[in-house]
Amino acid sequence: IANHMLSKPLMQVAKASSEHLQKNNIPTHWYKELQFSKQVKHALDNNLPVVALESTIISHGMPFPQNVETAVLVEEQIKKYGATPATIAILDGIIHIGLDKEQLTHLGKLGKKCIKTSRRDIAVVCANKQNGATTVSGTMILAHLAGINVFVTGGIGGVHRGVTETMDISADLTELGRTPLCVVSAGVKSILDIPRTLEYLETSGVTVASFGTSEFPAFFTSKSGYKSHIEVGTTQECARILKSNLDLNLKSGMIVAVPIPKDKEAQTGSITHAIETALFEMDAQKVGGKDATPFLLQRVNELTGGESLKANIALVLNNARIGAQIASDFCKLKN
Ligand code: PSU
Ligand code: MN
Repeated sequence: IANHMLSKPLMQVAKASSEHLQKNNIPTHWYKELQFSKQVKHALDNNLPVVALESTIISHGMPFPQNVETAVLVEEQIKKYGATPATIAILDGIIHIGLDKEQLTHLGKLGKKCIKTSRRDIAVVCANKQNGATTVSGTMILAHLAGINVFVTGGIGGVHRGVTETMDISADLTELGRTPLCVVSAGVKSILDIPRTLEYLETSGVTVASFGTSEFPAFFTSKSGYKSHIEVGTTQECARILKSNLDLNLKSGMIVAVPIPKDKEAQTGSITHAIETALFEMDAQKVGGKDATPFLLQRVNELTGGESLKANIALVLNNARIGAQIASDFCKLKN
């Protein structure tokens, strides 16, 4: 399929109800840059729960075809738990809030040919009419502009090991400090420096809440050995905190860190070994910058013979279940 077939003409840009714009503090001139899917537009206009989803996890985070299969399953899971999924990506320079299956497949097939799009890339990708898969930071910005408050992903970026040499700190962390979204994730991978990531989040003013535990989870495994600053027990509690955050106009984000279900955890030994090897190879091959995370994810998957990918898919689906419920509970508070 030709690229231009996939993004609908700008004329079809959904006209938002002025009530929705007002309620969510969205300037009209921003809103008209966004191309909404029919389902997402309907949900937002009627104050129904919507969950934003990122697209780098599809293009750079998982191999084809599991990436597309997972993206579809995650959307189904969100619907099952009562919310409308809105996968966010830039196609031919047009910002899409909500993709259909054809667009998800296109993105999955493009894979690393898409531009991994964080805050610094958004304007470039739009201006040059390129295809951009948005990271957690990129998705947070666009979801916020669209008036979406809850965002589900697998894992967020963090402070990289070796940061004192490289200064490699994910733009996800700075974005969490400046954009008021509730981001549901399974914590931070142990390819990263977890204690420094938690310190950075504290400095940035990000609320970090672990769901049903005091431990901050380590993505593939439920425990990192470090604690979140608060523990939340229910999705209603998450929704109440999100509402307070927005009512007070704090402008900073929050993380709900959901541990991977016990029976889906990857074996700690094999994961640790794969991570060490991948980090060593990354160093030897001088991989850095925006290529670091995709390189590590791919190598860890290869080295564990797909075990890490299986865990990855399971935890995203679990996060989708929790995120959809938070979005529903939040809507009840808002209405
Ligand atoms: N972690 C994953 N899968 C991913 C990513 C992180 O398990 O796909 C992606 C997310 O899009 C995240 C980005 O926002 O990597 C972080 O990249 P960096 O470390 O370059 O900031
Ligand atoms: Mn980086």
